Amino acid sequence: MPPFLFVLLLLLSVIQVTDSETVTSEDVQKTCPAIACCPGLNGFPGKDGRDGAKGEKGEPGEGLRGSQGPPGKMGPPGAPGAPGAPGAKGPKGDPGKTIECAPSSTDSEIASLRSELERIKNWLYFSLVKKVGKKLFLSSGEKMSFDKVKALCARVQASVATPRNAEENQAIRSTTTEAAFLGITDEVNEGQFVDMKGASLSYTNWNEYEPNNANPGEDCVVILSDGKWNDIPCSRSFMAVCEFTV
Ligand code: MFB
Ligand code: CA
Repeated sequence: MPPFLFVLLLLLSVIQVTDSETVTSEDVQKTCPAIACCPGLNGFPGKDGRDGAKGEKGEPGEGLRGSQGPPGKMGPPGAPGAPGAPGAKGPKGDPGKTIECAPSSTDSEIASLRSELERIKNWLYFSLVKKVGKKLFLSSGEKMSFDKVKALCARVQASVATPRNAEENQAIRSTTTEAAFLGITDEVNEGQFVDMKGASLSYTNWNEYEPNNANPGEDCVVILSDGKWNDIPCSRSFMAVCEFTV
């Protein structure tokens, strides 16, 4: 080792022994510039670094668990349970007592009303009303336009008389001695006669050369005294015949 180097190292070791603080590389560079330019020697260790960032929370420790604590306070009452299964069928009850009720005034009133109604019906059937199956045909006894006939029948919960066969046609004719409106028109489609619900007809009884839609146009239908049909203007007045279902 060259002598100058030995002296240098000696000097350095003397500095370390006399200074209680750690000699840093900077200190050395200040007092011994020659070392700063002698590459190949390691510097002295640096100051301790600052504390690092806080680490992740660790797994729970394997240490002994505490002893079981005392039971907690009584909790609030739970929700009511679901309804139970239906119970077994009970024994048969005692038979009810039969009580003979004397007819009340209401009962006797009902009975008399019923007999009165039967008498009125018989009068009607005898004179004005014609019955075929479950249908009753009744004439108003007065002439009016087709619109008024529709309103009159609707007011008595009935519809304008519409024969579905020869028997009903004959019954309607017999309610009046004059021509009467039927519940049949071709107002919607000229030449296509339908009933009041718009349904096509399975039975017709047109007079010869009818319907002819004679001028000024004929969209309604009347039954004549011989039971034949003719198309006529709806604005003209003819007898009203209504149809009831019993
Ligand atoms: C015609 C008939 C028309 C009128 C007219 C007086 O028949 O189709 O509806 O009733 O007579 C000839
Ligand atoms: Ca006609």
